[in-house]
Parts: sequence; structure tokens; C-alpha cells
Amino acid sequence: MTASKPQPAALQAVRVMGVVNVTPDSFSDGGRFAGFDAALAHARRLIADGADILDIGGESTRPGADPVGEAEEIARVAPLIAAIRAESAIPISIDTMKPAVARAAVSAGATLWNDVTALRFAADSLAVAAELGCEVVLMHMQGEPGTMQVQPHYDDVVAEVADFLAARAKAALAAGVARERLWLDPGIGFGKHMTRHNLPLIAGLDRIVALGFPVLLGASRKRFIEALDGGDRPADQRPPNDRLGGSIAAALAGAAAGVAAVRVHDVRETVQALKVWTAVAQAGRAG
Ligand code: HH2
Repeated sequence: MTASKPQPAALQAVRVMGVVNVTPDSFSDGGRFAGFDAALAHARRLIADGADILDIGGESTRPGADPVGEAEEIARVAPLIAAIRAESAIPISIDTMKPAVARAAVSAGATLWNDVTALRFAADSLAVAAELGCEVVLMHMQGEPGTMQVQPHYDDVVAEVADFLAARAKAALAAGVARERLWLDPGIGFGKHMTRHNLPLIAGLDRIVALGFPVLLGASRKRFIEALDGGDRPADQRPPNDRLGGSIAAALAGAAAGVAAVRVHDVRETVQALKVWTAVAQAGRAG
């Protein structure tokens, strides 16, 4: 009699979150979808391309971006969320630090609050998240968006990011956010040296996954890719939308580490890459 082969745990499907920036100045697609019609058309495109979640943002987080007032940010995102919700059941996430914007977005149909400040921006962020009852992404950032890339420092980047995220999850739970509604995100590019911090973080994603919450990875089109593949081209010939290969490589590294979702600009290509990666991984397990 042969011993039965141990059955590996089933592979978890990685969800694809498509980015819809309704901003004039986002780092990779600023201005392209700033108007309502263009943004709605882009959202439809991402749904058709296979997105599992849409992340709607009305304020850029890149260093040097113009701050946006609450009313303006709501005017950018709420009608768009309502229009998408009217025609699709796709989960919608709101990318904002402001509780009032999250509140308006949830009223319009969003079910996830993606906060790059991990509910630290306003005194009532934690309480509003608990009250809204939506899912929440807690993201790690060292410093503030305007200055975060000025000499970020860590002794052990993976340990420090993991400790921060665990502490913020504890704070959210204590404030009344349900455990099953929490996500964690290491915040690639947010107060991180392009290669010295972002690469070990991607390599160490399994330690963030081990905290026991779904993990979101946002590496799409970020500058560390250009740091690895800038070549000799002058800066004006290295646009962020020339980082597709690197973005997909990072998404697959996330899949291998067990992340629950990847936040990407290029949905179609990422969906295809994940399908092939998953099929190969499954074939390897079955064989
Ligand atoms: N990255 C950006 C914005 N929001 N949210 C999470 N949870 N994780 C990320 O990595 C993340 C995020 C930056 O990308 P983008 O939206 O394209 O640019 P901008 O902030 O300039 O609008």
C-alpha cells in the first residue's frame, strides 16, 4: 500500500483591484481620467478587463501633489461611485484619508475604505470606520505624503512594517472595526527607498500575510521598477506607463507570497499573468 500524498492547501485566487484615479495629477495616469465621463468609461473598461474590485481615488498621494479640499474630493468621487454602482455589482473601494469622503463614498455605494494613513489622518478616522461598517485597508506609510521620500530610514523594514500594521489592526479592532473587515498593505513606495526598502518588503510579504489578515499589494507602475530598469534613457522618455513588465513581476511575487489582492493600473495584463501563474502553480501541486 502506498502512503497517500499530503494534500496541499488550495491555492487562493488573487483578486485584481483596478485603479481609477479621478485626479489631474496622479503619478502614473494623472489627468487621463479626471473628468466624470472619462473616469466612468475607464471604470467600465477595467470591469470588462476582469477587475474584481475598483479603487476610486480623488486625491493623489504622490509627493508634491496638490492637496484637495473635502468638498472637491467628494464631488470628484461620489457621483462616479454612484454611477458605477447603478450599472454594476462590482465591489468599490474609496482611496481617501478623509473620513467625510469615506462616508460620502460609502453612501454612494463603496464597500471598502482604502486609507493610506491606516486611519491616522483625522481624530475620528477609527470611529468613522467602525460606524460605516465597511471593509478597511490599513496601509503602512513612513512620514507624510509630501516628504515621505526624503531619506526614509528603517533598521529592519519588514519587521517594522509588520509591527506597524499589527498595531494599527489592534487599534481598529479596539475601535470596533470587525476583524473580518480588515486588510493590510505594506505601502510600497510610501516612505520607502526605491530598492533598499521596497525589494525586501516584496520579498518578505509572507511575513505580512502571516499576520492573518488579507493583504493588498500596490506595486503597479511604481518608481522602484524604473530604478531597476531605467536603462540609459533620459527621464522624459521613461513614463510610468512603461513599467508594465515590472508591475506584473511584482504582482506575481505577491501571488507567490499569498496576498489576497493586487492594486493595479493594467488590469487585463495582470489578470492574464495571474491566470497563467495560478494554472502553473496548480499543475505543480497536482503533479
Ligand atoms: N498606492 C497609491 C495610491 N493608493 N493604496 C493602497 N492601499 N496601496 C497602494 O500601494 C497605493 C494606494 C499610489 O498609486 P496611484 O493611485 O496610481 O497614484 P496617486 O496616489 O498619485 O494617485
